Amino acid sequence: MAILNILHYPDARLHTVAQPVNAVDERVRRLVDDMAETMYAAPGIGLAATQINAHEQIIVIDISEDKSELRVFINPRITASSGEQMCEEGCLSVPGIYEMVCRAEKVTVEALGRDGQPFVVEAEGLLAVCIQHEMDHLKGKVFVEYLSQLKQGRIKNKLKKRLRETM
Ligand code: GNR
Ligand code: NI
Repeated sequence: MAILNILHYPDARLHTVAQPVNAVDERVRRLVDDMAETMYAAPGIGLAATQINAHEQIIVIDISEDKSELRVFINPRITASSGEQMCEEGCLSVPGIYEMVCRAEKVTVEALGRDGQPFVVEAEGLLAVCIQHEMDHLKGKVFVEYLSQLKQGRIKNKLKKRLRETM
């Protein structure tokens, strides 16, 4: 397994639209395992393939306290959503920035698992937020794009400044 490099906003590659996975084969399973290792090491509760510059529809999530419940979503589709919730979100690609975002309260998701088998899950609360956040990454969307242009500009400047300071 390997820990992969995570792209940081504002990086144009974060706006790439991910392609569907054709077959859940050895290569895809290796990518899933590397993504999980990268997510746990970060640490984060989710990671989309987009963030490690692999533009395929693959997501890993673990919202459990003891990091024992890895969830894998390949080619995920939201087939139903309802309600609204506000959640303070963060992102491994936007380090140190936490902002409130409005999301659906409940989502029904169809996807393939790490074994290539289709499954359906009804999610609510934090899991629903995380699924929506990760699926946005696959569409090339970062959570800060829900904020005002003023806030987006300030966040860009802050991250660019931090990048200069660490070079
Ligand atoms: O680790 C993460 N925490 C988080 C908190 C609130 C809402 C969404 C998230 S996802 C984030 C990891 C990440 O960047 N996934 O893309
Ligand atoms: Ni993110």
